[in-house]
Amino acid sequence: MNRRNFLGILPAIPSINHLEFAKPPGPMVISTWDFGKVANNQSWKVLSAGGSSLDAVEKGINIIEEDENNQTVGIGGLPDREGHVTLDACIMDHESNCGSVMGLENIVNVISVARKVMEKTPHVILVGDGALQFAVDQGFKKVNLLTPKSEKAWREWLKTSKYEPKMNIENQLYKKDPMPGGPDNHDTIGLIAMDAKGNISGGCSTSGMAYKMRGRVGDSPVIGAGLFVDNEVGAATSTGVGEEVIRCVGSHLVVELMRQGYTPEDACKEAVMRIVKKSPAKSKNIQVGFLALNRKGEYGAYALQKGFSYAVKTSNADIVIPGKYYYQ
Ligand code: SD4
Repeated sequence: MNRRNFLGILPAIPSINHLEFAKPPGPMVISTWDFGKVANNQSWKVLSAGGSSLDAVEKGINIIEEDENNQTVGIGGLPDREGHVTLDACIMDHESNCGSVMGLENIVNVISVARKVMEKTPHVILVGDGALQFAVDQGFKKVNLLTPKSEKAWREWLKTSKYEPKMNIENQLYKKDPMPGGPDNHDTIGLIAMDAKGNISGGCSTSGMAYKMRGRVGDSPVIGAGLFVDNEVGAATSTGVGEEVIRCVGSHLVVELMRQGYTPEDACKEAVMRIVKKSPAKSKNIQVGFLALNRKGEYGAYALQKGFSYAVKTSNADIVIPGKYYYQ
């Protein structure tokens, strides 16, 4: 206790000793939704070969970005209301370096562009045309991201043009089948990896809310909202209606709660409760889910609604877990 604490001017800064450990808990990777399993296994190739958590994050997310059947990440993502597929991504490493791209079009591996922003520029965020120009300069190939399947869905949507982000409540297969695993049950990828040295990195990549306004950016590429890493404590990521996550700076909140001693699940739950408290009516009809990992290798998640799942890979587990949720 220092003098200021003693005098009661400032509250004592909570100790993080409870998160210290003698030996890193070993490599592990966690990620959002059922399809996170595929990403985790890709990340695992890096981690099990002694690679860094940062490389594991990038490679794991790349495979989802390249999957045309996934309509919420990378190529094949659902477009905005004008038919443009615009991608958002961010990445953060164990030294709190970070990079982000927002509203990037015609590039598949936007998490890799975010990493280049982090490593090759003096900036953290590049948006739109500037981000595209940078990506092309860095050697990324321009491609059409709007697949026939997503174009068809958009043209169908145009008939009513109603923006209803009731994701993962009505649309998803888990409603019929309580176990996650349906082909439509997928969304933004948020992935957190810990390497053999105990260093934590995270990434998040998405095409954002389907049929969003042109120019809209959600939480996913916003450091602190869609993703936050503090190697002293742990990391968190989010999925769902980004506007609500930004309003409570959700992932940063989760990490700070873990710093105060909350378990990952309790920290995620508390962040969800903030959303419930601030938006009691709206929160009933939308989905938001948080996922977190602490330095001890403990993980947990919590969502507003049923249907959020997350995938975990360690040396002896390769599983998908249904997340706990608030609205029963
Ligand atoms: C967004 N959070 O753009 C993203 C979308 C998402 O599950 O995660 N959907 O707001």
